[in-house]
Amino acid sequence: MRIIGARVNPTAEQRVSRARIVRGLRRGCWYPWKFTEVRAPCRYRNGPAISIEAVNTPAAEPKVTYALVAVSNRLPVDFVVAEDGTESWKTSPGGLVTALEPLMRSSDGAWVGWPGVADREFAPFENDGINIVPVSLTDADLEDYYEGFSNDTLWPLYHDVISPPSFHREWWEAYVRVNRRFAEAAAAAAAAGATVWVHDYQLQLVPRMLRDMRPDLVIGFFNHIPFPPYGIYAQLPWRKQILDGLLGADLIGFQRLADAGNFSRAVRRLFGYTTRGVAIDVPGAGGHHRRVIAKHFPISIDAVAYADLAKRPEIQARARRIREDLGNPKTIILGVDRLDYTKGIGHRLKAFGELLEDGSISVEDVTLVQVASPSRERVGAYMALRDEIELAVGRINGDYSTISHTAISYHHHGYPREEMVALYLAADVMLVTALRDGMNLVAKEYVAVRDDKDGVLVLSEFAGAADELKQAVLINPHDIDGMKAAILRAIAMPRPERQRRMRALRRKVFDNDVAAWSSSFLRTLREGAAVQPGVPDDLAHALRDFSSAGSLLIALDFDGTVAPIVDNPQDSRAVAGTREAVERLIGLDGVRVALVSGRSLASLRQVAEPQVEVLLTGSHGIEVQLDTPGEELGLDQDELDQLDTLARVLERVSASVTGAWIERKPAGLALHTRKSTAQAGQAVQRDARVQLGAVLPDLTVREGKNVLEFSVRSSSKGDALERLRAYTGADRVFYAGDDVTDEDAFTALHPGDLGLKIGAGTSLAGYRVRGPEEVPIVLQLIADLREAAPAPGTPGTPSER
Ligand code: GDG
Repeated sequence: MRIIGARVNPTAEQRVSRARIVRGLRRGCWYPWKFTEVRAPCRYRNGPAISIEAVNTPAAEPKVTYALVAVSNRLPVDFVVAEDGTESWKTSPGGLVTALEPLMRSSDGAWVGWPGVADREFAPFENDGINIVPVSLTDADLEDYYEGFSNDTLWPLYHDVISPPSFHREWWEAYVRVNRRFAEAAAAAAAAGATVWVHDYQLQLVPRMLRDMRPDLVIGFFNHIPFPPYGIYAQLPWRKQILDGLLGADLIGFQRLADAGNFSRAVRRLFGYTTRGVAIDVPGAGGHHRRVIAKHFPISIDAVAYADLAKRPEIQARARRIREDLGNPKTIILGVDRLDYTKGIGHRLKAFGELLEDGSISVEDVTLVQVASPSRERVGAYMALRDEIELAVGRINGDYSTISHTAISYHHHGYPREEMVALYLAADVMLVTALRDGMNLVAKEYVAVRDDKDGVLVLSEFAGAADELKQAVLINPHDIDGMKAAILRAIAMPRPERQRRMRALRRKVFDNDVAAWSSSFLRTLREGAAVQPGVPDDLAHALRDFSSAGSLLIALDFDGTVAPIVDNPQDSRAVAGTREAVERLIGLDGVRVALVSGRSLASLRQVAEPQVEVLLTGSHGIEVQLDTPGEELGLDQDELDQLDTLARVLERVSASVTGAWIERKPAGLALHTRKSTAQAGQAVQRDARVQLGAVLPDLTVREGKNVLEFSVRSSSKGDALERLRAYTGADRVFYAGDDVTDEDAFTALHPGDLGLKIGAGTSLAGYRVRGPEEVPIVLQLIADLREAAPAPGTPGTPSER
């Protein structure tokens, strides 16, 4: 059976039937001239047969709210009506669904989205393990919000204006209206404190709308397509409204580092907000700042699922059959894309046509299989593109095909995933020539199925995947000669080189699969971005009891606790208001204040400029400055020798990595990696551990945020706190810290003491605030409470004084 047939320039009849489809789609169905309200059973992909009545009838006891809610324009299933009138739900195509399905199936969450058909209302239902909450859209909504603003304004603008974007005010109004409808549906489906994950460019206003409706929610947003450079983004008449919409989220995810950078730059240019690394400080009510994180999370695929499909004997047999059906050419080149002008299909055809024309390849030896899945067929630019592509295919086939060999086997269809995998297996060369692409999952799918470690991936540098898949043959698709050379190189590549490259590519794809992507995003969202600003009620309540004790010790870590983390440690300064709050506390009876830092004392004094009454401990408690001048450390000869060796090894290790540097401390050294890439930072830290472990096995090693500390004398912030407690004789201790090294101090707290974790992440502390901005507020509150309820007479008489 030959399922692959060439498609040529459409005939007049085909054009008429396409127009009928378009008219029908406007009425909300796939096969308009056959559309009926037949209530026949339908079968979901891999799922049980379910009748339309069942779908439209809510379950007896519906679970109405969920702890995890995904929101995207399209649901994972589309409502379709077959030519014979049978209605069914069909898996909807595209990268977003491919990526999100595994997460939603494994979690008891809900997916809010449009079911792919206009003017139809559906009650929530369950499909293949996923709770579906359909949002209904009218035909006018679709025209203005979806085809108009989303696909004819934002899509071309965000893809480097490959096609000119159209700006229409009525489209924008529809975009606002429909975004509100999605936000309302998500708000209704979300349980108290739920995590809501909003997806893609069609719904950029939803995060702000949701935050206004439901401040209790944790809100994430992921942009599946590129975010353009400011010079392009600035064209958008509603550029500030869109940014403001996105900034309603706690975490905004992008595909590439460059996209996150473009977004942060636009925020700086248009709002003037402070951005520091991935953090953006968004001013809120009452002078408080909300911290929003904008960071890249490259999306991926369920690599194991693809690999498993590829192992199935019937799919391998199908791959062999495809080869035979194509006349057993020496090389099969494959392209798989939604029919979209961003994918560079025309450029690819041009290069292939020229290779045939100049005789570099022949139709007997090489066949190009091009799957162009139907997409956005009501948008003018896509109709024109289809005509253009099919004209080019027709010309090339007309000029070069023979009776037995077709030059381009072109398919304007969607295929089941099994058929896609068989095609990937059959292809010797995979061509991904996107002019701009957020990621491109097709490239990763090709790699995942190639268990034989064979096949060559030719990949555009303008696809996000090129940031990770560096062992592909990378091309600039605008350079037709370059693309032709790359195709010839791929065809002729010797097997050992193909295998070497494919092995490396597979490591990347299997190490960073879609589960790693979603769990990394959700972990960052829940732990990193979502601590609410201000002083939580339970903390205020606990402070009331705490403040009335006889004598208090208020001990504070410095970096990350009273001072935001900055690139250069010497630039670190406490946030405004901290000094005044400390001043008030040290003026109160029975209250002592201490700084407990990992820095050396000298460095702590320099950045903190503390009042003389403030007690200091540095180097994790190795150095102490109480009310009398500091003591000598008195390192012995063995410790001094160890310090020398430590310095020698660390200097050598750190020299090889950009952005790594060493800080000297009285009894140790710290290796800082916050200016290196995450990968390089981890590698140099690993290296340092291994090399030092071999020569100095007894060193104390302490890991902080992007810092690894080695010390020849053992001490922790817990030891420091014990020492301060003994010295001050305090009845109760308050300790605030942000880092893993502060966990030692939290461990040393007694019943009645109070631990305050600054920021996200697991902690032994009983209470938590969002960031250093909250610390002066907490300190002032302690002072207020202390003044309002004066402590019984015990002054802070230090036992060691
Ligand atoms: C957007 C961004 C980003 C295609 N045809 C058929 C079919 N597909 C599947 C592919 C793949 C997916 O659709 C396409 O994903 P891409 O990533 O290549 O492209 P977009 O649809 O433009 O996706 C993109 C993605 O979102 C995820 O964030 O990577 O940059 O533009 O999975 O296999 N699947 C089946 N039949 C087809 O005919 N079964």
